[in-house]
Amino acid sequence: MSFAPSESTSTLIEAALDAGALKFGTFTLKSGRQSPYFFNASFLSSGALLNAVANAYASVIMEMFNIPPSSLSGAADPPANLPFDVLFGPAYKGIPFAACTALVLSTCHSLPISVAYDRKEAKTHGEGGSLVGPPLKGKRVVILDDVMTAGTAVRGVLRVLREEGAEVVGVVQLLDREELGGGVELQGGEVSAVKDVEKEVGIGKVKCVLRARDLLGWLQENGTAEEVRRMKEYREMYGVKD
Ligand code: OMP
Repeated sequence: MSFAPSESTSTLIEAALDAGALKFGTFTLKSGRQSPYFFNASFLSSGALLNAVANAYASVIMEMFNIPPSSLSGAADPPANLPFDVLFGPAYKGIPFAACTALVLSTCHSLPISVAYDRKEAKTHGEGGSLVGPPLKGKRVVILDDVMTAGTAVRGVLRVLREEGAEVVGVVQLLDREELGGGVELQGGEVSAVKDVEKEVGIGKVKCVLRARDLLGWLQENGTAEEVRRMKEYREMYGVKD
């Protein structure tokens, strides 16, 4: 099957390749899966790339909550009922993306959304704790992260936010690798990682900017036959079947 990516998707894939964020080869993932590609979002670090990525996240969020885009920055009033209050960027890679996306939502779409994030190691002095940003109790939160494979990282963040009394109303990933969820020893359960997380957050509330099929489509047009073969083989093993 062919998955020709749109022009804007191809542009983002090529920018990620140029920045060294997307690599084809052989990589061991956190889940132990052996992958023919790896996406290291921390290399999307230039101002221009952060701007492009933040705008892409913002578009996904606007669509997810059916918010009509305002054409002039700062010109329109915020919608009377904001669909959520806080963008949460999990440490570490989610942090700059959440901050930049909140900036875009504010300046381009007049959405006054706050940003929060966590520390991997709790601070024991000063204000202390492992969460940074506004108090999350009773807040509607969208998690914004880099890559989802088996969904383990996102499910961990969901737990933390719930313990804090927040209501998670959405998850936006830069790349959904379209793989099976945890399952036995993380070698792949029966259900897609997205569906696993949707069970907790709500149907249609787990979205992404890029999907593995976009990378495959790009490879089909621009990669080698061997890269396409390895990608397909990997998707046969760990990819979602639906
Ligand atoms: P899961 O927790 O299995 O969903 O894996 C997601 C995490 O794996 C990401 O937050 C990254 O830390 C890391 N990762 C990448 O950054 N890029 C990849 O292409 C693949 C992974 C991974 O290890 O699965």
